[in-house]
Amino acid sequence: MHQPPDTRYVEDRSPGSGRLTPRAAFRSDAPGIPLDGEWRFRAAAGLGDLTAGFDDPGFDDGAWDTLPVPSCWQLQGVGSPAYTNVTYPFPVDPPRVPEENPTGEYRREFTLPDDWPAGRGVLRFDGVDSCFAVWLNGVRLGDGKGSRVPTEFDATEALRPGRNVLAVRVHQWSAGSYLEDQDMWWLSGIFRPVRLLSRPEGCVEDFFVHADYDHTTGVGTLSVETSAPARLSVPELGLVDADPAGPHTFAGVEPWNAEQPRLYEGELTAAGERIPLRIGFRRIVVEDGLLKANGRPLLLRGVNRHEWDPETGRTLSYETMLRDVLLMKRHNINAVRTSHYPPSSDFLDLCDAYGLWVVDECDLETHGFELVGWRGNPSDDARWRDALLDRMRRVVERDKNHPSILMWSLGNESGTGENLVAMAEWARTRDASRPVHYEGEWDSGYVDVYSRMYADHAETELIGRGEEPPTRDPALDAHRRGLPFILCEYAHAMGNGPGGLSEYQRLFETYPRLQGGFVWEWIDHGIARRTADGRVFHAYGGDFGEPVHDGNFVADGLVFPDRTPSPGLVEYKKVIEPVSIGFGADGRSVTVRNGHDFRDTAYLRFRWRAEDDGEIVAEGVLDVPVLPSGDRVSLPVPALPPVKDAERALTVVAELAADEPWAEAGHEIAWGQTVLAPAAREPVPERLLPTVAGRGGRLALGPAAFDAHSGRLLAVGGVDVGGLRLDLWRAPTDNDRLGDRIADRWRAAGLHRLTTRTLGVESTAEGLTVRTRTAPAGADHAVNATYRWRSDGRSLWLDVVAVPEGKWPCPLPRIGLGLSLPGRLDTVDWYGLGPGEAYRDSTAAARLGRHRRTVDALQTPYVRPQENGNRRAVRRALLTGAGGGGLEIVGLPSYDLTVRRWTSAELDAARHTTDLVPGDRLHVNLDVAHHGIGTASCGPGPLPQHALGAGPVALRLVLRAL
Ligand code: IPT
Repeated sequence: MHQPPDTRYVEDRSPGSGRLTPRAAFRSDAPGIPLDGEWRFRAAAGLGDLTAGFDDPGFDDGAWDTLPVPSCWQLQGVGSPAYTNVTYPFPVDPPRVPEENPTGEYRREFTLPDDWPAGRGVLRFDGVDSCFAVWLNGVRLGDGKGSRVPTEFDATEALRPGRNVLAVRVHQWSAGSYLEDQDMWWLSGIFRPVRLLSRPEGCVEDFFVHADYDHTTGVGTLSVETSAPARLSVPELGLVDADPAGPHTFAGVEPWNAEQPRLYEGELTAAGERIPLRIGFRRIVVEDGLLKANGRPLLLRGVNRHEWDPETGRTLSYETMLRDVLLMKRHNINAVRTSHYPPSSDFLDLCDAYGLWVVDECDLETHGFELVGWRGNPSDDARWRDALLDRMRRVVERDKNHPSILMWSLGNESGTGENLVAMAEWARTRDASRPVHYEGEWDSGYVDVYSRMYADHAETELIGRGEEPPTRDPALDAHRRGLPFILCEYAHAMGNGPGGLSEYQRLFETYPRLQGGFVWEWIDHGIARRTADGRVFHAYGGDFGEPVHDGNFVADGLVFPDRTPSPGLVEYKKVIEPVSIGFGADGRSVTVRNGHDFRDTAYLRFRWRAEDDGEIVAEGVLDVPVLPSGDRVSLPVPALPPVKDAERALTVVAELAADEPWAEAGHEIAWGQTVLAPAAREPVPERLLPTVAGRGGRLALGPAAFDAHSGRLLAVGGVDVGGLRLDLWRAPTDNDRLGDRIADRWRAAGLHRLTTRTLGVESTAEGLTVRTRTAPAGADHAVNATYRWRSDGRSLWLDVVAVPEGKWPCPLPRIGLGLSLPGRLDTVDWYGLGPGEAYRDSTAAARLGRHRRTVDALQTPYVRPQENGNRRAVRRALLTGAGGGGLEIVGLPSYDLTVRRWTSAELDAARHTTDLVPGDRLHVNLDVAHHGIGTASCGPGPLPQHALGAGPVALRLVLRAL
């Protein structure tokens, strides 16, 4: 008879039992057996439903299903994903967890080859969520917690020649779950690789590479601490078979930094094993209140990165990690905070190789305790000390040899407490070469940088000036005032946005203490799902029937779940460009500033082009002298041909002169644009036609037909026009809906249910004047509009003046015209800002030019549908379709444009992209202005200058049928 298994470890605060001492992750040529692939698997409902004898090597699992390792079982059809941000999805009763504790029983066999060396065998688990116990050939090796830090067991005694049977029991919930309350999907299983490693007699179990760089002398100093005797070679530096401890000094080494990630290949040799090393020389210090690398202050252009794949969750392929790194490099990003746990070691290898500064964060978040007044928070409870320290040790030990790691972070949103102090002290003692980061303690007593999240622009500026109010603890105030400042999270990239990035960047570039930040966050954690008819959409919180969830707050990244860059990423790339290109006010000079921390501009090529109304009239290469980092130069603008009645734009771009490992020659890094000659065009003609009565209650004015009763435009030439009217509504963005919830005020003001009444229609010898009043039911605020129509027979001029009446209770979502057009007009060519979406506070990346998109391609597929796709400052747009004909809309001077196959109301009602069903009309908005976007879903709303107050506006357009 089998005893019921002992599962007390599940609710035990201890980090585990039977585990090996944490050590560095490294590859070596010692044999190993990858244990990934299909395992036998049984899903047990809880601890009362475990399989007796499961660990017995003779157990017959032939009837069991299989499950891939690594994987998250909820994404393999076992149980369901669940999303909460802060709230624990179980009662806060530490260390107890629900009886309903989904448990995966995993089994597999492997064969130990005959030539398996003598020495120890180590079984290594890179990531198991959240708690597990391991048996090899019926011998219990131990158990562990700490989902995203590695766990190793000594398998030596239990290993047998030939056939071996491994059994692993994984529990979704454990005491460890209280430490893993990150804002993400709750997913379980063996989600990172498993390996059996041979540790030959006398091998090096652990080593610590110290590769220091003295920027004042250019000397690199190398010393490698090893746990056993070994030899060190770095052939490139002339070091062969040397004592690793050294210290070895090298004059004139090239240092490592994220812009020029110079790595020296080396090798550690020990008994039975060769370990390849990649050494980066650098020195990180906090000095004079600044965070410096190799003597230079850093400006972090960062992102927070969770590990995410829309099909496989937190199990990522190497290709996916590489894709992230390449996308980041191509978008001028230079730093990653590994929110909120250490990533796969492969990702860190890529950061070393391609060059990204990393804030490596411990797998710790106890945010849900905030909702119970932080009572019982593990961060300040001695009974949890071992568990917290253990996690910190396992990050630092695993990752200490990565040159890309800039700082250690204790975790995220875990309140304050003595255990955090102990973690910081331990990290500093173990690795004096890296500062310690933690945001949750605003007094900053035990950290080396002052870090905050979502501080608004005004507060950030105050901190930049060193004028922030004193800390709660006056004794710590002096310490904090001496620290550099970073925003470890800012600019919440949820849905449309973030707005306000440029203004943050201006602050970072103005105040040396502000050393940049990390946008929240890199990727939308949407889960790919299909509708019954096979269309893909991305699921979010609540889509799996979770009783407690936080909706689409999990979709707040700069790239969509499939890693397509969102407009937010394109904007961020422009805002953080490491070279700024500006123009003198007189348009005669161009200024180039090198904003890199280290690199000079020799790797860039500068090109210029002049365009008249978007047509290239001259172009060439701009001869910019090589600028060291921080330098600037002013050059005369190239000689240009005279302008003939056109708007002239001069654009200068900086691009890669040669291939880089992360992008090809020609890849654009930075650009600047100025308008040299603004055009005055299309004056209202002198000869104007009168309005005449047509058939069927219509009025005719040149090419246009109007309804005589309402004054509504019905057609321009052969193009029928529907519902042209003043409109204020937009489908609220996530930033409109959340935070200060301005969308609630818009709805309360009735802006989504406006009605328009015609006050007067007046035909004259010079056209038609229509007056309307637009207002919601039940309110006495309104917007009065006067439409003045004129025509010379071919074109139709429209002057709209809109004047709010009454007491307006809120800023407006937008103000402009809405109308509908035939759906066959499926392509838009425009001259204006583009090619991407832009709003008034997210417009840096849009440039003046000629652009073309199909109507479908104008839409931005935010995971939860919302206002999107606006093109700004459109001077003229042409809507055409396959059947010929079309409509030209000229702005005098310009307008904002959206064109969709659904109405704003339909966009507002949709919950997933696949809810949007194209109708047979196009819905077009021609706007004077939009309210800014901001990042109120977490952080500040639009800055005051980007708010759209209710006030009089004017819009002048010319319409022409083709
Ligand atoms: C902050 C969290 O650190 C991060 O994980 C994420 O949840 C983000 O918010 C919002 O998406 S915490 C918040 C209280 C500022």
